[in-house]
Amino acid sequence: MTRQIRIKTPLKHWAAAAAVTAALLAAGATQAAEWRGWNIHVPDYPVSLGMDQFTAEIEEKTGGKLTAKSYHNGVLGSQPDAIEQMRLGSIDYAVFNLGPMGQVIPATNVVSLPFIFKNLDHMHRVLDGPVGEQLSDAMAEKGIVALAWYDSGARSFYNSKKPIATPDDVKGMKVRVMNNDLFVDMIASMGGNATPMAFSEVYSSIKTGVVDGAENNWPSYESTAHYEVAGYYSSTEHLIIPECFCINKTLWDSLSAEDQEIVKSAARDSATLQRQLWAERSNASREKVIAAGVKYNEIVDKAPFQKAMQPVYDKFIENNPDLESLVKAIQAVD
Ligand code: BDP
Repeated sequence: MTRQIRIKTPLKHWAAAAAVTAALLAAGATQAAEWRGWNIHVPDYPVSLGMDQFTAEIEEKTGGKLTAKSYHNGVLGSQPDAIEQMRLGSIDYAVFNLGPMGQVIPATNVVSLPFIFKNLDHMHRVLDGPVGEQLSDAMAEKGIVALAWYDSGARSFYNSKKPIATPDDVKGMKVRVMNNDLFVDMIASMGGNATPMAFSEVYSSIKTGVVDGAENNWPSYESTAHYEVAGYYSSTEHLIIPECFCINKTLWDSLSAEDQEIVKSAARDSATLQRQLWAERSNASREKVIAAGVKYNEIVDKAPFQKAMQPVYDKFIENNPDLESLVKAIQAVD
């Protein structure tokens, strides 16, 4: 008996020590390796410039201990795939739109409800408060840590056929949406047919008539050249969806408190820059596409569109009764 204990104890210690060493090596290896950052946008886009500033800042502040490279232009894959890759750890950080995130993390769907935010400032106030924390917590549970919030303006409809003035105009239209059932319901509530599709496929799909149009903010409409193939832009502004600067949770947890502080403040600084650039780019993109001949239809009264979205809310609450309080919490923020 005594003998057995003598043999087992050192073995146990050895196994424990080996496990610790392996964990340390793994953590060391992760930290030493260059981080891979996913981004869907062109290099001069506000998101991309924010991410570039982030990488420069963490490298500088850690004296080169942490290094990162952002892969722009969606070269690391589509957004739904990239969200999975971050959860698995093959993508270290990214700026994700919360639209496609809802398929994986249902609580984040609340920000994808049409007209949930009154405007961009309202969205900022909501995210800076307890609702923002609840969303971050839900994301962390699924392996994604949100470090800062980027702007993505308001999304409006555009198509190759005609101006949209009322919800009825969407009837029978084939509209590309981001990958989320909620957006399929949104289009259906106006009698249109939605096709979830990767961002990179939208240009050729409009051009070849697979879809009649899509919906997005001014900078994405412009940077993708969708305006060349879908020349009617109507300001429905039905979605105001935030984007998060996110990092893989295992990587985040492996960082020292000091490095976490550096990384977090670099992400926040990058968001400050991005929001400033966002406002400038939104104006510049609008002016550019209008000068290029886009027919812009300004919708002053959005009430008919808001009303048309009621079934989307009803179905959402019916399917997600646990999220009703979160929806109400957003609506209650002034
Ligand atoms: C842009 C978002 C980007 C989305 C894209 C889309 O910034 O994250 O992938 O829309 O429509 O506005 O897919």
